[in-house]
Amino acid sequence: MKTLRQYLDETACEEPLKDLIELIAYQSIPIRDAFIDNQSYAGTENTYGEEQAALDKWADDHIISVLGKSGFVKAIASEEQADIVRFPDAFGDYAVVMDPLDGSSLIQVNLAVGTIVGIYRGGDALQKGEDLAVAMYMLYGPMTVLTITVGGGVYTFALDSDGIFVLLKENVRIPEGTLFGSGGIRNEWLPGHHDFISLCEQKGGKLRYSGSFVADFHQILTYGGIYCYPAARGKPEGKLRLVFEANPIGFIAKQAGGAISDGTQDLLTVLPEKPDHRTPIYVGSKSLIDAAESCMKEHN
Ligand code: P6P
Repeated sequence: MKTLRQYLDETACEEPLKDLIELIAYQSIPIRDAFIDNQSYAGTENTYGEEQAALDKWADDHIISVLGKSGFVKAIASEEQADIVRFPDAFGDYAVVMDPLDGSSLIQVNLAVGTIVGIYRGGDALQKGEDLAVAMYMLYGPMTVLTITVGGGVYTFALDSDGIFVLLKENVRIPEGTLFGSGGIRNEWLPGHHDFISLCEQKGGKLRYSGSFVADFHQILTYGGIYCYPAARGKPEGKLRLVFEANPIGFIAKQAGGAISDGTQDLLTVLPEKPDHRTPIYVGSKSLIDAAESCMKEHN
């Protein structure tokens, strides 16, 4: 079976970028091994006032340490860091954006969580999503699965018993499905979002929402449908972050024939104002993204 390195050798990626991709992807092994000793909450909050799980901090510290020592990376923007972490002496010129452990509230209930990563050339972490060189996520489910694009389509790999990522699927495309999931509290949803969710139900869509963006998106990538975390009353920016969550996942979605929007525009064209730029998110099958934008438009 084709390995991650064999796939990368068939792409136009430069050698340092291939090495950086593999370095990040294989951190899934120590991260997964750390689950058992990091079940609790850390007693601290991140920059968003969200309680940090012990594994949030462990994964963040671990990846920053590994990338800092590698010399590949000039800057890291992490959901768990208030500011961009800089390595001015790095020989490489890449910027990494990451949510080191997305969905960490599910660690204690043994549900699937993930690591979301984007890589930019040029050392600047606050670039548009459409300018990503690499978008990838590691999903810690029954298998450890890597989903990645370097701009030539989406590929998935699974970690085998020898600890090697081997190809599962090539040129993954998001089908026009009807699964839907939405975060937020129903009685805080705005009219346009209410209308869109009603439309999804009228289409016979099934509700799939676990509390883990990576796991929920992976279902959408496979079966088609939409993941939403909308704006709400008093929360016009929604909850999720443009830089660390929306852009890498949205880049993968677009490469797979889907789309990502804030309900009014293609999120990949939005220039991040700051590392903690929050945004409403609709990501998945193109026809459902178009339907969501139509519902929002009727109420704006
Ligand atoms: P809620 C996890 O904190 C996360 O960023 C996503 O992974 C997930 O989809 C969402 O937030 C869950 O948020 O408000 O439903 O707990």
